[in-house]
Amino acid sequence: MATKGPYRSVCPFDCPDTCSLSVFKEGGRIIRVTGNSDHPVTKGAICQKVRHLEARTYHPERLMRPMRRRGPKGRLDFEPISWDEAYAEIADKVSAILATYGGEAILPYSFYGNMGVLNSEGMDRRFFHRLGASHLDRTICNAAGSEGFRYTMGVNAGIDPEATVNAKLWVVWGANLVSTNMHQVLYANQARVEGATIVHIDVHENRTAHWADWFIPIQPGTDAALALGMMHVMIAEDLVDHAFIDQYTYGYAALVEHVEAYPPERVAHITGVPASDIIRLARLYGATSPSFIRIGNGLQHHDNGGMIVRTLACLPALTGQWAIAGGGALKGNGAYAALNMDAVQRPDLHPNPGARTINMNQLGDALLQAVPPIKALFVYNSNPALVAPDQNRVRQGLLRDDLLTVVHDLFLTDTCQFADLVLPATSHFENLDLYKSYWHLYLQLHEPVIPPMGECKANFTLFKELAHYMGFTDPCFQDTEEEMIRQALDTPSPYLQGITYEALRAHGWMKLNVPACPLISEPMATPSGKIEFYSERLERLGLSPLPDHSPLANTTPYPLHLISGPNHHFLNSTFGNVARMQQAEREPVVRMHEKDALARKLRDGELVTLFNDQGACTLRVRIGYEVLPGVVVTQGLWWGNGGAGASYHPINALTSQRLSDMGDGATFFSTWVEVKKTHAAGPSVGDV
Ligand SMILES: Nc1nc2c(c(=O)[nH]1)N[C@H]1C(S)=C(S)[C@@H](COP(=O)(O)OP(=O)(O)OC[C@H]3O[C@@H](n4cnc5c(=O)[nH]c(N)nc54)[C@H](O)[C@@H]3O)O[C@H]1N2
Ligand SMILES: Nc1nc2c(c(=O)[nH]1)N[C@H]1C(S)=C(S)[C@@H](COP(=O)(O)OP(=O)(O)OC[C@H]3O[C@@H](n4cnc5c(=O)[nH]c(N)nc54)[C@H](O)[C@@H]3O)O[C@H]1N2
Ligand code: SF4
Ligand SMILES: [Mo]
Repeated sequence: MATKGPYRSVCPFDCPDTCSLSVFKEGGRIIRVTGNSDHPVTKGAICQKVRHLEARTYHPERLMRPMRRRGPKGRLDFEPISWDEAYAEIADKVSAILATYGGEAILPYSFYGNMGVLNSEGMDRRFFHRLGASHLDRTICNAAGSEGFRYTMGVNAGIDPEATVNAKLWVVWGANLVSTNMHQVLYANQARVEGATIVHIDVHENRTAHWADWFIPIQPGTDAALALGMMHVMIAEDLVDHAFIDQYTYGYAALVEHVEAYPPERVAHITGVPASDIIRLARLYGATSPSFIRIGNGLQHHDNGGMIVRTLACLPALTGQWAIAGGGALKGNGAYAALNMDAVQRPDLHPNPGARTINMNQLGDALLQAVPPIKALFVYNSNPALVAPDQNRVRQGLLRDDLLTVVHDLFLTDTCQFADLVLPATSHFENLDLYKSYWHLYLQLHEPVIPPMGECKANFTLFKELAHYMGFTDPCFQDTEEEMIRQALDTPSPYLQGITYEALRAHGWMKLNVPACPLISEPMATPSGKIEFYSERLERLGLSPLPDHSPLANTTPYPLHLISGPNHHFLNSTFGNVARMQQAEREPVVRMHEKDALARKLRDGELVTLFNDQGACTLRVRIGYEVLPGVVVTQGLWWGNGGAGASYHPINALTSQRLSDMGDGATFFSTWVEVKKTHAAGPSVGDV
């Protein structure tokens, strides 16, 4: 059979790289996916997960028809129904809920399982606004860090990653780049050929640590102290750029006084980083230009995560790095693609704009306690029964018989165990959509590569059709994908001028018009118009106006600090059901320092149970020196649904619904547990 292609596509997953893909087909079926070598950032390279994306697209377990629950909740027991029946049932039940309880009793729960603008935050928003539903605060990922960064810099944006090849010093800080942002690693490798040094600061000696030139292990949640210690040394040794500080910053004198309290010896005690290393790092940072800090998400999944990121964001200003090509920092670049989201989402359709907001990190409590109660839950682009914190509480809420749960997905995820109705979603290959990246600066248009499979429908189509079943006659529910993309591009933002639907169609992608050193426009977007070492806004909120270290408070009786990050071969829980990726990850394990293992009489490779007041989970222990004493690390959001072979691994049974210091973000990594040998045969399944 003749191979056709390449067809242009975009990787839809919640990954900073937002790669451009080349797709090859035979007989109308995708047979190969590669990185697009013409794309200036992708340059032909993609990760292993997506090189085998056809395995997920044509997975034998892909949902092809709508289904209705047969048995009790908690089981995967469904019968097929038609779309008409599904729509009619949803419309009936939702209308009854609206009449009795009002719109706030309805909650959408979604994240970025597909990052396409239309299919992640487009027609769905119009639908839920028109319905008058509760708002969802989408804070599970980067909320704390983004807000922390904004207190310092005014915007949620950093430097252009393409410029980072110029940097001579890289500080990869709480980011597992080799697994989570591979093209940043490719830029680093290029810079390294030109003599750059790569430092990695993490709580886990992971793949990125092995790749870096200098790995600095640190105690979790203490990074602000390390940064303040660096500032102490840099200021004491006058390794700062006074001209830049005078012109662009606010509060330097107060900062100078403040960091006196962070001499290297004290910081060593807080962070576990030897004083000599703190001094060496500070001198290296103070003396090297351009220097680049890649701020990861790991840091800000802590109780004090917002302040940690705010503190790191102050470092480049001390040495004037924001004014140098390739210098500065990057936490996320989502703000540059300032699409016209009001036109896309139509918040004006909401009959009650002041409707309550539910924080997605507190879904468990919301389902069990909210007043008025949540009576209908729509889940799409997310898998809350696995990814949301305090999972036993989430599952308890989802088990409520009086809750209507509709799940739209490509697979029978853990969340589907609790669905009344399961609706089949198209893969992104089947959709027309617009993609922006939260890291690089290219907008990309995605045209369908294959037609919809089975009876699958895109999120866009689902919510558009549901609007008609609900009797919504507003003209915006007639819009096509192309019309909505045109509305999104119709914005006064200077970064988007000249970027049109036609141009995107012709080229596939276009770069945003972001200037070389975008973060030192005058005035800046902070209240003082300067980079804020001192924030009066934080002061008014009762938080420290200066960057600061507040120790994590372990108020539990459990002594070990659990960090449960992402793994290399899954994308959050996506790919957890793809055999090749499961095999590559082998099985869920917990990594523990030898000292902690000896104290608990644990042997390498045996089954152990992690537990605390929230729940328990069983997995295999790996003993060694990858983590510091007192810290345990797991990786990956493994399916409890049979996706992980013998081990059921509900790691979020252990995490809590507590919110971070800023942005009401998730605190997955501020979790404390005890670990014991598993005596009972077989895996533990937590409480539910
Ligand atoms: N392969 C793969 N890629 C992914 C994902 C995936 O699941 N798999 N997920 C995507 C998503 S949604 C996101 S948000 C990003 C996340 O990707 P990253 O930004 O890399 O964030 P994490 O992997 O959550 O955490 C990064 C590192 O922080 C470390 N860490 C935890 N606590 C601390 C601390 O207190 N201090 C320091 N210095 N380090 C700490 C962890 O050990 C981890 O190695 O990756 C995206 N890309
Ligand atoms: N313990 C712990 N928990 C974590 C994290 C951690 O590091 N540790 N990371 C957190 C972070 S940073 C994030 S971002 C969240 C991510 O959590 P989620 O956003 O829930 O991400 P996924 O687990 O990938 O689930 C996405 C789901 O969307 C589905 N999907 C994909 N495309 C479409 C589509 O077009 N339509 C529909 N309807 N569905 C689609 C996928 O099949 C998948 O089931 O997890 C968080 N949870
Ligand atoms: S998951 Fe990330 S690295 Fe892999 S292809 Fe998609 S965007 Fe690229
Ligand atoms: Mo995330």
